Amino acid sequence: MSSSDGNLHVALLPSSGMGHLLPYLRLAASLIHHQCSLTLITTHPIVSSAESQLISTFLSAFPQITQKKFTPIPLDPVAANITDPFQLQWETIRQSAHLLSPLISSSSPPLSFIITDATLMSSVISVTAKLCLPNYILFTSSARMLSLFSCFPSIPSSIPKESLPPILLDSNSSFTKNFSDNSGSLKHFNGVLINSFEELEKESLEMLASGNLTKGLPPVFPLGPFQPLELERISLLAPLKWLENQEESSVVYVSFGSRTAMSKEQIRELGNGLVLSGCKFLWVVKSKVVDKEEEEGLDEILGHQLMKKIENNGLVVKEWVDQWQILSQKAVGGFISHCGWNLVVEAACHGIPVLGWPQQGDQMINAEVIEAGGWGLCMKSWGWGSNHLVKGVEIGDKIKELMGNQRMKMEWARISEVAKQRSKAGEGCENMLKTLFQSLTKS
Ligand code: UDP
Ligand code: G50
Repeated sequence: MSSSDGNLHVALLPSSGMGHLLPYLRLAASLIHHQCSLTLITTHPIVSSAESQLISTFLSAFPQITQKKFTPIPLDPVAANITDPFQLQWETIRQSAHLLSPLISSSSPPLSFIITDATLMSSVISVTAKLCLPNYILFTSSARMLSLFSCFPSIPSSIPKESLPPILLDSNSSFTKNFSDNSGSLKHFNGVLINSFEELEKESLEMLASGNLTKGLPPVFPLGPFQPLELERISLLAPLKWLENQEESSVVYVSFGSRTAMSKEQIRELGNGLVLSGCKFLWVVKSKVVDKEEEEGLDEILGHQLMKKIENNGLVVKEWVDQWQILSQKAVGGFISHCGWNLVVEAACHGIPVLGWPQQGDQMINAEVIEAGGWGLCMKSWGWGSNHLVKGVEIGDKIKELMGNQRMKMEWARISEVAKQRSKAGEGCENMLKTLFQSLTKS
């Protein structure tokens, strides 16, 4: 069976957070290209405004996609002992997973398979197994993180214990329990789709394919690099206009993704570091985990003194920016980032060296991918976000090192060329999807 002669109907079940939703929607566009019919399961209430807006823009752009709204039973964050609203949403979906059964079985035409977010695996597999529905995972992190995940609670010798998401060191946390349960359920899935590609993560992908890490691991399909959709373009033009007037490779772009809030103290040190580096910079500031809660203006967050110092050196914004377009600008020569996986792949596509400053979760492991490839720096000595205040002077020095490092630029240039070729031909993704469809007929 191929998608063109079988007309597959695929359900997509993302969890929450832009870092999980975006790759789902980018994958959805490839599946539509393969003439698949799609059902997108959206969980309500949606956590952030960015997700709500993206889902509604996406569904208007692809009216052929069926939306199924899923409303799980709300959880009390205090009783669940989860402070992060995105993680709370993962747990909420997990505990109500049984309610997905009628929603899935009423799909018409009947579903061919479902693609489930890794955070939901063990709770959803029991539902889909009863319905005899093939289930694939979209793993929204790196292949290196997948190699840890696949054999957890063991740790592959290639991964230092200090790089593990700090939350996994607490064996009593619900996160760790879920991570372990999800890992244990892997062998019941039909395959793992991942936004990575051979040249970016050769070693990890080979290790996963070799079967040496874990017995019974389903096939891994490296479909990356995922391409952004036209509809992701947004109309905040100020950053792009500003970048047009800057010299080639002169600007540092600073972003910690969609769900990392820094303390005000650390934000101000970072600001001082940027000024001290003497480089021009474009900086996206976030002071709250969820966008809806952002109340303070830049003046309040940065303080008047820092705002004055910044005036002639950089542009600071607080809104959602079109990161793909920003990275496409000639003026951008370096990227300071927490190393969320989507953002790492986007940096790879544009060959922009990264100063990796992991804050939580899988980010240290992702930053190690960059460091091992010679594409950037991984600031282990800066600790994990909240437990350490990094001073501006030190940040400034590292930025100078990043912007002056020609070797990293050359290493990245090669990868970005490969990434561009793969995207142009749609090669990686198309061939892998064909293999995936073939594997379905065998299962
Ligand atoms: N992103 C963006 N504009 C922003 C913030 C984030 O386009 O202002 C995109 C970014 O390009 C990436 C995704 O949102 O595709 C964030 O996912 P990632 O895994 O990198 O980090 P997370 O936000 O989940 O920590
Ligand atoms: C987000 C996050 C922490 C974190 C990860 C995130 C991953 C993804 C894999 O995406 O590593 C994953 C997480 C949880 C789980 C299964 C798989 O139960 O904030 O570690």
